[in-house]
Amino acid sequence: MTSITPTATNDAQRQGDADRAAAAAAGRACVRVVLPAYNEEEALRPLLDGLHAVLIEARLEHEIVVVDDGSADSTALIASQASFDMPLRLVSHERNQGLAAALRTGFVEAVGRCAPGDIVVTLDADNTQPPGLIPRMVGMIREGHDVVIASRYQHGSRTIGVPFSRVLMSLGARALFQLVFPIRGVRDYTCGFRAYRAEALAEALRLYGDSFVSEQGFSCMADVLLKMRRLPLVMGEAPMILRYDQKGGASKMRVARTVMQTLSLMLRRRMGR
Ligand SMILES: Nc1nc2c(ncn2[C@@H]2O[C@H](COP(=O)(O)OP(=O)(O)O)[C@@H](O)[C@H]2O)c(=O)[nH]1
Ligand SMILES: [Mg+2]
Repeated sequence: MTSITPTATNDAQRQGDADRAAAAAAGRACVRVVLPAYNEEEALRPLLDGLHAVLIEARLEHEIVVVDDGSADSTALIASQASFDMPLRLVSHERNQGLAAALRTGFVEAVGRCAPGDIVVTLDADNTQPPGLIPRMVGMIREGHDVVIASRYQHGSRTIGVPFSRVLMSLGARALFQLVFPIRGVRDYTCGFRAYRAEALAEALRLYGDSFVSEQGFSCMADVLLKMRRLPLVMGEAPMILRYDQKGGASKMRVARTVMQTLSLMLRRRMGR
């Protein structure tokens, strides 16, 4: 069950709607930032403040969509409070449905409100991925990319504080995906911090319908790319500085389970299923 909390009635939201209408009339694009969030009460507010500040400074019209996935903590309350200070919509799952379901809800929400030229950005709500990279990713979309991934594997990328098991896992995923499903311009298949041209995302949603985000769990990120790989899209990467040392709570990813899900995904997609 999904519900949209009526944050749309406050002044910041009304101002945001008016700004976006003016931007659309002037042909300026809107950046819609989707944050899947589960029990992120510690990280959410600093992340939202950072995001809003970066987007204002870059003079990018924006709307932040927080998908609260049935959090047991005050994630939803924090998002509601922030909606008085920035253009933010809160979408709530009544119970926890997992990252894939939250991503699906966020995509549908964001794309449903997009105009041609808009850009959809997704990132973790744990405040480890730098919002400061978004203007560069938006610039790359404007230069002609359809999908831009914030990458751990480009010249200039850095990862700080990532546990060794996670480094190994993501390196393994990179090697296997590049070998079995090469995509020009892509090395980081599993990072969730990405910018999409809204029309490209809308086309993928039209083509795949409800099964666009069909994988359960964290392997959904790679699966979305494998599906978009079938479309004639230009993909690229921007070097990310991942501040995993800033992560307040524990990771919600279960490593063994994600490895199994990812291997199973590769096998199924390899066999054309
Ligand atoms: N909606 C939803 N999001 C989740 C769930 N588990 C994790 N997330 C979100 O998915 C993102 C990635 O989780 P995170 O703990 O940051 O994983 P890591 O950075 O890979 O260690 C964060 O924004 C989480 O809030 C879940 O069950 N539901
Ligand atoms: Mg994270």
